[in-house]
Amino acid sequence: MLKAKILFVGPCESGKTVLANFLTESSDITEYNPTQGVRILEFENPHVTSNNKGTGCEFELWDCGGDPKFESCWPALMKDSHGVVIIFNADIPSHLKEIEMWYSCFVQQQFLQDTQCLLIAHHKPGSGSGKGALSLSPPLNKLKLVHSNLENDPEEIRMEFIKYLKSIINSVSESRDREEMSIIT
Ligand SMILES: Nc1nc2c(ncn2[C@@H]2O[C@H](COP(=O)(O)OP(=O)(O)OP(=O)(O)O)[C@@H](O)[C@H]2O)c(=O)[nH]1
Ligand SMILES: [Mg+2]
Repeated sequence: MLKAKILFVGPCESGKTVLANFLTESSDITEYNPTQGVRILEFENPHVTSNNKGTGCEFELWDCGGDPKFESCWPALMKDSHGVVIIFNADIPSHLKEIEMWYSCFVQQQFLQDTQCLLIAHHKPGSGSGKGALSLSPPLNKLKLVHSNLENDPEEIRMEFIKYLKSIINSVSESRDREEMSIIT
């Protein structure tokens, strides 16, 4: 069994909990209730299995609270994570600055590869769809960026998330293979 730990991080009220619930089919949208520290959702996805060995995959999604007052917990949250998803609201200009901090702290300082990171510009109902118009400055412009709009096109983000899970599982499986080889040889 392959296991992967994926973090959802980013500014407050950007939609991390809403997306986490949607993507793991946990519960419907409710009124805002700030996540205190972290919430861990365990799930499997029928579309994601590891390559040819027929091994199953289990995911842990760590839906982290965006409030900086939880900063003292961050090292514990980051430990042994395989992927980091940064969720922000593209309509709020300050979020573009804030996500640089999340990237630096959760990706660069953890020595994760850029391929292990995904940016999601989450569009709440009634907000401008504003795709395309978004220009991020380096180093964020190297990262994969997808848009989510649960009202207009919920399947798009579901599909993108499955692609991301597959890439994460591939890298977990490759590093396990490398480990096994290094024991044998
Ligand atoms: N209807 C609708 N409401 C949304 C959507 N995304 C966010 N919201 C609203 O925005 C609120 C905040 O979203 P959350 O997902 O809780 O925000 P968060 O990023 O988890 O915030 P923290 O836990 O404080 O870091 C939600 O409670 C919803 O009321 C959406 O796609 N549709
Ligand atoms: Mg939350």
